[in-house]
Parts: sequence; C-alpha cells; structure tokens
Amino acid sequence: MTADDARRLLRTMWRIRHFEERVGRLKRTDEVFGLIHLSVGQEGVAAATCLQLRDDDAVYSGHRAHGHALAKGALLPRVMAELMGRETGVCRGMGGSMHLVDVEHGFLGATGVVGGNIPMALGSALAARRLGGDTVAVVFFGDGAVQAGHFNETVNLAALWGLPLIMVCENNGFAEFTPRSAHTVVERVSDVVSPYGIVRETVDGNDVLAVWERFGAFLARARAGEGPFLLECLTVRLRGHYEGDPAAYREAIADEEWQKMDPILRLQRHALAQGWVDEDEPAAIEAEAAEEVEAAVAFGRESAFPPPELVAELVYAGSDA
Ligand SMILES: Cc1ncc(C[n+]2csc(CCOP(=O)(O)OP(=O)(O)O)c2C)c(N)n1
Ligand SMILES: [Mg+2]
Repeated sequence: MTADDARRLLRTMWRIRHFEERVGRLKRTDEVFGLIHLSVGQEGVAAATCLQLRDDDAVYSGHRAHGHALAKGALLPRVMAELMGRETGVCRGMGGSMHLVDVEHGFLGATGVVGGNIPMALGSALAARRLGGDTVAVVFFGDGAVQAGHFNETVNLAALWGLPLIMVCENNGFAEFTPRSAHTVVERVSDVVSPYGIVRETVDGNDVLAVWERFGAFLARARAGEGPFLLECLTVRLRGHYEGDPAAYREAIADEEWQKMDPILRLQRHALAQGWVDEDEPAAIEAEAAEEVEAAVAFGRESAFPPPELVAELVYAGSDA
C-alpha cells in the first residue's frame, strides 16, 4: 500500500461513514424511502476491495449496499438522490436503497433477496471467461446468505468451471436479529467451501491493510485466469439491522472498544505512524467528505420526483409479434 492508496482509502471510508450517518438521519425525517440498512462499521471491506477494481469489473451487493456502490465509483449525489426517490438518482429514483444499479461504473446491482446476487455474479464471471480479457466478478454477501441454497450451487459451478469470481463475505455475526450460532454449526464461512478446494481466507475485515492485501492477491490471480476465491471478512455492524431496529438482542459496543476497532481510525493511526499523511490531513479528508454528503442532500432536495408515467415506460414486456 502506498501513501496515495491510504489517502484514497481514508477518503472513501469517510465518504461512506458520513453518507450512512446522514441517511440514518434522513430516514427519521422520512426523506429517504423503504427499509434502510446501513454499513457503519463495515466501510473497510467495501473500500479495500472496490478501490482495486476497474469499471469493467462487475460488482454485486445485497441489501446493505450503499458503501459498495460508492466505493465502486457511483456518484455520491446520484446515490443520495436515488435513496430520496428523485429522478436524478442512479436508477431515476425507481430503485431506492436495495435496488441500486450503476452500470457505467460496473456496479451491477444490489438486491433485497438475500443471496440472490451470488448466482448473478456467477453469470458475470462466466461472461468474463467467455469474452476473454481479464475482467473479474465480485460479489458481497453477509454470513446469513451462506445458508441459502444458491450459495452452494454457485460455489459448486464456480469451482467446477474455475471462474474468475471473488466472493467477499462480510461476516458481522448476525443475520437480522439472529446470531450466527443460532442458525449454523459452522463458525467460519471459509470452512463451508472447503470440500470444493476453493482458495479461501478469513481476515479481520476492520483491518483495512489486511483486506487490501488479501483481496489484491486474489484479484491478481483472478485476472490471470484463476478462480474462484472466497474472502471472509470478520466485521462489525455498528447499528441495528435496519434503521429503526432497537437492537435489543445484543449489547452495544462501548465507545472505547470501538475506537480501537474502527477501520477508519485504525488506518488513520497507521497512516500517521508511517508518515503517509500529515497530522492535519485525516481531519481535512473527513471534513471534505462531510461537505460532499451535505451537498448531495441539497442536490437530492432540489431534484424532482420522477413523473408517474415513467412507471409504464420502464416496464419491459416481451412479445413474439
Ligand atoms: C431470500 C430472503 N430470505 C430472507 C430475507 C429476510 N432478510 C433480510 S436481511 C436478512 C439477514 C441477512 O443477514 P446477512 O446475510 O448476514 O447480512 P447482514 O444483514 O448481516 O449484512 C434476512 C434473513 C430476505 N430479504 N431474502
Ligand atoms: Mg450478517
């Protein structure tokens, strides 16, 4: 990792953190619509993976998708406008939080169907192989999605065909309100794929350097034609499952403990110790991110809602005639 990489990572993580916290407040004033799942605490995974990808690499996410879309290059004001249901949004305001898509930047989609993105990423990996070249497909999913049948089906075919698919599991220990121990006896997600001989690793997902290095190594191999790979990132969902979840099923993490674990603060401390950034730089990066998010809210508020006719226009109906 270079000083420049560290700066880009910090900038991306602060943008996601401020975006998510602002969206949480917008939810309370009914300015964003639908169920909202925030990734506060998990920013390190999105940043350390997506920043190494190109626009022509395909990325898929699930219901907790804002950070992945932003890290993959979707324009922050357009993602904010999408959540606010405005026509200037990445899906013209018709998708919202769980259906973000930004084809231009290779963000091929979020989905509310837990695990539904995994076979779609397999399709992109198959397309990459058929088309030649060195593009890869990356899919983000939670520990809960691993118990879905299509995870197993995807792993089977990806291994059988040796596709350039990198599966990134954000293991935050919870599926909605259920701790991992209540829905499986397998502690490590990386163990689930062991019969298939898939190259796999479990890392501390809040250690941005570790995720950057391990993902970078898998990516280089996938670009060279190897695959599939599984990177399990142990991480922490700091907020409730969705905005409004009182989260009574678990103990809150004490502030002091969180300061030690926070992926952003950890990378900041490391970057300062390495002399990669000046003393004042992290605060300036954060302030810039906060301003950018505020400007995006203003952009969303000024943007129009899509006209009702758009609903019919965007419905695709095939015909043999
Ligand atoms: C097919 C399907 N089953 C159930 C649900 C309800 N559901 C929404 S999120 C979720 C838990 C997902 O947990 P995990 O994959 O670990 O992701 P996390 O929320 O922890 O990021 C469930 C069961 C759903 N959306 N889709
Ligand atoms: Mg989970």
